[in-house]
Amino acid sequence: MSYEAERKELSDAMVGCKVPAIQAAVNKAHDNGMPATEIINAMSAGMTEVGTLFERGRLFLPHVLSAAAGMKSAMDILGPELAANSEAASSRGTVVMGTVEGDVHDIGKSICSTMLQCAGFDVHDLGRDVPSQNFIDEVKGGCNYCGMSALMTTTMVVMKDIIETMKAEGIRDKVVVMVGGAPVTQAYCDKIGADIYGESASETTEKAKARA
Ligand code: B12
Repeated sequence: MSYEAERKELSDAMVGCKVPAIQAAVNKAHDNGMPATEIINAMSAGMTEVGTLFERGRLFLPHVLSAAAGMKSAMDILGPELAANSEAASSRGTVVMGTVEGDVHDIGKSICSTMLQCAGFDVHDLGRDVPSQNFIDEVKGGCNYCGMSALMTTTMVVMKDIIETMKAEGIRDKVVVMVGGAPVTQAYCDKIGADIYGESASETTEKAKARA
């Protein structure tokens, strides 16, 4: 099934920026059998549209915050299905995930964490605005994947600094470094010497599984 109508309703509800309407659209799509991962992808597209409208001055901060709250509440609704479909019989690896220092955007990072967890990874999600040293400490503590999220051009440089510190401390080869967030690209990933660039949570999960 293509779930075209549900996709549009989810995206429209996100752009409407009202939590009850977002929850209603999620429940409806879920009841119609749309898989949780597809619902999340449709909502992410809606959130990107919210971002564009915000940039154009057509939506304001309260709208963005409300859409973000709607996205988070959808993860609560879909959590049980994601957990039920989890491939977590045995761990594929241990991942430290976080949004880099100076950056509080955590919606996309949290979606990636949830999907990685459901794919069988043991995920240590450190949250947002994470001090760089904490990523390093987790890798030293045994994490074999390190996922860093940055949503601003001013904070994406922190990823490079962390990779350089890993090299200086001799731990770079022990870890698969994953980078993502709206301004991050495959070219940037290659430039700073990371291993995986993920444009979406599903792409991130597939690429991480391929390295497990
Ligand atoms: C929501 C939002 C906020 C919310 C954040 C709420 C939250 N809890 O996250 C609030 C309102 C708090 C906020 C604050 C600010 N924001 Co803001 N925000 C956004 C907005 C509109 C959407 C971001 C989002 O959630 N997208 C939806 C998610 C699902 O997508 P995503 O994050 O890209 O994640 C997907 C992929 O990228 C990938 N991914 C994500 N992380 C990772 C990690 C790994 C390892 C991998 C592999 C993949 C991966 O998978 C995800 C899921 O598919 C963007 C606009 C945009 N176009 O991105 C601006 C935007 C990022 N914000 C911006 C700015 C400037 C700010 C503020 C500085 C505003 C201000 N003047 O105060 C502050 C930041 C303060 C700080 N120190 O961080 C700018 C950044 C510009 C720049 N310099 O690059 C943007 C681009 C808007 C703009 N053009 O002005 N913001």
